[in-house]
Amino acid sequence: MEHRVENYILDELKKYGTLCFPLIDSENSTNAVLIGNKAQSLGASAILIGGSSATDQIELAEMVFTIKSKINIPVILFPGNVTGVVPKADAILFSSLLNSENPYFITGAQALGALSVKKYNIESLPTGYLVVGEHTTAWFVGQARSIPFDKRGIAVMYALAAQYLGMRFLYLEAGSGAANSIPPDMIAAVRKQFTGVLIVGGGVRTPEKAKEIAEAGADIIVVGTMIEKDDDWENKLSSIIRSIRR
Ligand code: 1GP
Repeated sequence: MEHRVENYILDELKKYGTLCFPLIDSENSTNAVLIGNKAQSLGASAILIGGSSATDQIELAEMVFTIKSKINIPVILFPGNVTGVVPKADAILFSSLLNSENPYFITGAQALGALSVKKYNIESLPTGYLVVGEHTTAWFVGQARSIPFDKRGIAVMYALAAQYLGMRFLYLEAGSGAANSIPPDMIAAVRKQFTGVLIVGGGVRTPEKAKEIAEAGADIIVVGTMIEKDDDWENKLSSIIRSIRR
């Protein structure tokens, strides 16, 4: 399969330096189409749909189907389990939670979901997924032996392992709604070694924080909770996108 979405992301990176992917949590979002439309007009490069607690596959499928007919930027699945694989999406972060204690989240769910990805003809973006810090849904559900915030060397080891395993994307995840986002020194250390597309998410709520993360070397910043919870999310998202662009 041609790498249509992957090449689009690489082109966007060349143009803008750092990109923002708003995350729509299919369990919590009441107005996905509105969010998708606004985010597109504010300069988001793609929309992620999913999350670690997304279990209602029918609801997710309807959401992807509807949003696809209303926006032009790619709709990318961000699954936490096999229930996160539905038709019509442009691509999927086909992720292995590398620091899970449970092999199900490293290769088990992936094997169970792979045939659906093939059947629905969804482009796979091979992604190493690393959970940093504790007490978030991603940490709990994914049974992660999480990387401590102050152990950047461990993040670097996993990042290199992901690269040597052929993963072209790496997602440093602090967890949705995390009190602390991934520390800039950890991002910078990983950036030095990992040559693929570096995604950072969890706890990013302000343009200042987003800028810091972009300057540390993130390619893509994922923003979820702020969009769902903040009444002023449109202005904030717009500032975030402006602050991370070159
Ligand atoms: C969660 O990294 C994403 O998987 C986004 O996190 O909801 O904290 O923005 P927030």
